[in-house]
Amino acid sequence: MNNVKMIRRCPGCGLILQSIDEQLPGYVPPKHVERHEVVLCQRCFKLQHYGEDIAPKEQFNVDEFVTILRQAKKDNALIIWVLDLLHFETTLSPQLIQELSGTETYVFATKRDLLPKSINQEKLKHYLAKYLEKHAFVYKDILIVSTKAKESLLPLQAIISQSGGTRPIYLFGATSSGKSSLVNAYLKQYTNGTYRMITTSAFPGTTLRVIEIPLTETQSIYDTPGYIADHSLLALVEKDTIKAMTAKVEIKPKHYRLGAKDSLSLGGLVRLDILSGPKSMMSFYFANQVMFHKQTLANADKSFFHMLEKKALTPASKRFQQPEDFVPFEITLPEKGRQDIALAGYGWLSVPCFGQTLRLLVPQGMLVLPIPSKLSHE
Ligand SMILES: Nc1nc2c(ncn2[C@@H]2O[C@H](COP(=O)(O)OP(=O)(O)OP(=O)(O)O)[C@@H](O)[C@H]2O)c(=O)[nH]1
Ligand SMILES: [Mg+2]
Repeated sequence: MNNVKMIRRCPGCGLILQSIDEQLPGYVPPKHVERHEVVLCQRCFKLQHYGEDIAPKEQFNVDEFVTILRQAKKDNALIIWVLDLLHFETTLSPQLIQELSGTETYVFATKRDLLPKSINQEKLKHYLAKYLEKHAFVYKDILIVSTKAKESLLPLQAIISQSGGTRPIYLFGATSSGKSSLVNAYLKQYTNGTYRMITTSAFPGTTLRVIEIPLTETQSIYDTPGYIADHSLLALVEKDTIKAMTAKVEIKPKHYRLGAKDSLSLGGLVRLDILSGPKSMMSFYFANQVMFHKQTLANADKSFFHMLEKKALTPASKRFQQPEDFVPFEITLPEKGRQDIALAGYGWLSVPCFGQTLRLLVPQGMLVLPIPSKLSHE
């Protein structure tokens, strides 16, 4: 039995621990491995204690994700699909929705605390239900939660206690949707087989392997690595920019009256040009630190790129500085109603429709997605 080795994994991210190469994932200094039974890898230690991210990240793509999802299906797992309320429209893929068919899936829509409080909860749930139904996403129930509010965890507790005591529970969803935070919040409040916390962070790719957390002798909950939608701004910009564009507190929407020949910079990452149409009040749902700058359309190019050069717009990315780094997306709105437009990984705008033609100048590779109007408008 001498050649049987115990493999030790980091309880933060799930990687196999190693003390050989500091540059490779799972590194932990040898003295810590010897001294403690449970050790975090160096990356999780720094992330949990200093909010720093140091090690090279592995990109976790949709195909690897599907493999885990199929295993969960085989094990007749109960599935919790975690959606970030701020960005879910641009992370859902038809392939994943199809893979889910035949499973018992609960949808947990997270980060409610980041959306304006004034939004009616029932309308929000109705919007989600309609959106998911339109995309053939079959689910058992939708629960709107926030890991910042204790009562939000009651539905998770109810699902676990009704699950029969043996059925595995898997959390799935896009990166940064809040899966690990949900498990951690649950573990903080209810007793569990371990007292370890899983690493969470605002950066993509925090959880790197499936992590099993025993709830009882017979039942475990599984936290899984989120997939990265490659057309999301999260996959295109550097970490400092992610920090600068992530909402940390309730979003206070900004409102601008804009019409033909107006232009508005949405931080240093996107510019909205109104090519035609009457003036109307447009609303912008982005992290509060995003700086807006209004200019004339005639002066838009000069103003936007000059401000980028002067580092006068936040957030901005070193990768997107020159005109050729951006691409235009043009849309002509209907004559009436309301249209929302999601900018993947960044935020969304909501505009009343009068047949205007809009142009969005966005970082090369970023998805612009027209979506139904998300919120009841004050
Ligand atoms: N305000 C707020 N922030 C949240 C909530 N849930 C998660 N977050 C934050 O969102 C970021 C991502 O959360 P994680 O729990 O690491 O997300 P994940 O889905 O596990 O991400 P991966 O492991 O990369 O797949 C972290 O900065 C969390 O603090 C929530 O309900 N409200
Ligand atoms: Mg995670």
